[in-house]
Amino acid sequence: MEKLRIAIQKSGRLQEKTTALLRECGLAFTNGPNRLKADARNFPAELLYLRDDDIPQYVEDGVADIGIVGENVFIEKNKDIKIKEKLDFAKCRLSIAVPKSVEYSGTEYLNGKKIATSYPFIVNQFLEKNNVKAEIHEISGSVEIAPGIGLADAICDIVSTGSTLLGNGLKEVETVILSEAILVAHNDLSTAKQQILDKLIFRIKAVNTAKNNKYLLLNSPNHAIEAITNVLPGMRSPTVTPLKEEGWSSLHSVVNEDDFWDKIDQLKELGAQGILVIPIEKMIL
Ligand code: PRT
Ligand code: ZN
Repeated sequence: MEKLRIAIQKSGRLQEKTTALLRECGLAFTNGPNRLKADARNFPAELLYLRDDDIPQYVEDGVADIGIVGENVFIEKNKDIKIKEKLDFAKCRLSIAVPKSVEYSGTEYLNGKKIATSYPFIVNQFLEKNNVKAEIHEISGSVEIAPGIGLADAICDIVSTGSTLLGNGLKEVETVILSEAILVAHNDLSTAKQQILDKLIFRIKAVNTAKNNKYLLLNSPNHAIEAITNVLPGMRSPTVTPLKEEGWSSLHSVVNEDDFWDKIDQLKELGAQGILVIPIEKMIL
């Protein structure tokens, strides 16, 4: 029986959410990340624990069939592999930052400057696109201290809350790319492996769709059902069941996280009572 080999980060910012996602997809692994490999007990897959920087290469070579990695690393490594699914975690951006005191006028400011980064390929693409000639200084860590010690005039690094930049007297001036964790795959999977991957992606979609939706129960006076139903599109239309109390019904539906609070306000105005909101574990559309 063929197994899908999944490359994931051994330790670091992606590790916990990656293993949590696979677990929510029903994959149970026999040993922790202190070993190189782990077997899924109930799914034809095995995990390879790697440094995130190595994942694109392993997937291109086919040593791993798929991998979970930051989009920033995927773009930087520029390997011949495919994005199969965006995973909605480890969201961040790769940005250019300069010392706070700089009067930044636009990308032309960067002409002739020295930019420290761990992402030379992406920075180079950005500079070419903006017709800027600058010197790229590649360093592998602590990029944010480079301007302070006179190593560079600007940096290009990952930003999430912005507190690292702030703490180093820097300000963000350009967003180069947005990134999140993604699932990448080898270009030429066997039919058997492709089928396992399709199954896994189906489960990932069910888990992630569920995370973005809530199950909603409420009581409605019968005369308001029509108006409330219009606010609640649900997966098809809401389930309506009569309450024992004359003139009232219970409505069940699914609402998207994005416009959740707006919907609640509208429902209250229309006369809904006893509103319950319940997390959904899996959602298959
Ligand atoms: O050991 P290995 O090579 O596997 O890991 P790593 O040290 O290279 O990567 P790791 O674990 O730090 O990050 C893995 C991935 O997480 C990155 O490639 C990004 O896709 C994603 N990610 C999300 C982040 C951040 N958020 C993040 N905030 N990666 C790094 N940071 C760092 C950033 O480099 C900077 O130093 O956090 C600092 C900025 O954070 P704020 O919140 O202060 O802005
Ligand atoms: Zn790394």
